[in-house]
Amino acid sequence: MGDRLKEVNYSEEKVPGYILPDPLLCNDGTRVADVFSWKAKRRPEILELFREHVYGHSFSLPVNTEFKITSSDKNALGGKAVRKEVSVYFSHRGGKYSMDILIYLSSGAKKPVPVFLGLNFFGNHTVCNDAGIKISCRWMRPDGKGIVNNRATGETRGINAGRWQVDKIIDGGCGLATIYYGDLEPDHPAGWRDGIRAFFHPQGKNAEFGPADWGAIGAWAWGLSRAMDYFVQDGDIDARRVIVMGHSRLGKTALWAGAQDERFAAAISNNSGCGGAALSRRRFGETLYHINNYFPHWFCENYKKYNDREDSLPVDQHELISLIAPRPLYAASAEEDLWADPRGEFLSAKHAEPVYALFGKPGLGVADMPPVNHPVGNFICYHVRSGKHNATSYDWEQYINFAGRHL
Ligand code: GTR
Repeated sequence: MGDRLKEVNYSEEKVPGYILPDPLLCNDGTRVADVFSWKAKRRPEILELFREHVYGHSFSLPVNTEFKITSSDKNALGGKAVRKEVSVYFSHRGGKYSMDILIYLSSGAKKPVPVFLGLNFFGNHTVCNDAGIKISCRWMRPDGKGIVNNRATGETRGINAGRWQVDKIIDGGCGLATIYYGDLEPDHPAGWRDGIRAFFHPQGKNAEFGPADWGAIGAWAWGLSRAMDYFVQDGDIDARRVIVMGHSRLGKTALWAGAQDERFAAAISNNSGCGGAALSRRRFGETLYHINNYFPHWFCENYKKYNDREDSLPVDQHELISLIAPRPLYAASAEEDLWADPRGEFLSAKHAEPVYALFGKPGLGVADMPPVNHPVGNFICYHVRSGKHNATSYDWEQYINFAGRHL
């Protein structure tokens, strides 16, 4: 696992000088000057670099998918929402695998409804205190309250409601769709054996992954795209207005899903930090060394080659954000979340501006990081909230406004 105590830099003075890769400079040295060459040449190049060096290549063959609505309530949340649970079954080589999507749609909204889509950390039943939601019976990380023997108990119902703000989302005329990330892969180094990476691998649980094969983040992001496959055929949901959103490791995942799958209309990264919105070359807070040692299963093997060698990584995270262009993007930080490097998250959004400019889309509208609780930008948006690493009602208020402006 490496040296867990390796020194962490929290001082701006100790951030080394660095040169960021230029998102508009092609591998052959030519410069992107218009939308056409961005789309046809440079965007695919950057995507490939992230696949090869950071998140790995995801399973890309067409999958046989079936959808089954397992519950539906037209009178959820005191009558203002419709709740549905949908099981998505993947079949492959005679086997079946499933993930469950929980969906709330505002009943007052004009149909079809725009939705926020995000993965959750401890089961769908934790996002809202609603007795109608099935309690997840999958493996859970032991660090959550009410988890016994790596399984959720009834005590965990609604436990993360503060992180999801379903009422506010519904009152804002939107919907929320969420999936437990452990449906796709349990989050521990051997978790892949019980997840989709083994399911789709020709050697199953005996798989050996190549240096550029997908890691857990790739698997989680893949699940978000499969939810999109469902939205496309549900007449209540507007699949052209789906915002992919995630907090922390799931914020990294939301960005990677939004980068790969252009059906997502917008992306939100909440406190996503290292391997998410934060620039790796700043080496502030969590670094590649830390993340690859603490979480060896999240990224592809090749990513480990860049531990303590950030300057030789052929991409940096502003280029991940640039892959969202020209779609609206919101990156948010928390003041006390120095591990995730708030300034590095701001700078990533800032350095993605030239790509948005190609499309005539405005940037953040500020040269430097705004003060706390002072959201900036209209198309590329950013705020640093006071407080700790979390997704709060303040964050959601900004995301709901953002959705209202763009969708
Ligand atoms: C931390 C990890 C971060 C972040 C966070 C989370 O321990 O170092 O990269 O993703 O977990 O997901 O809560």
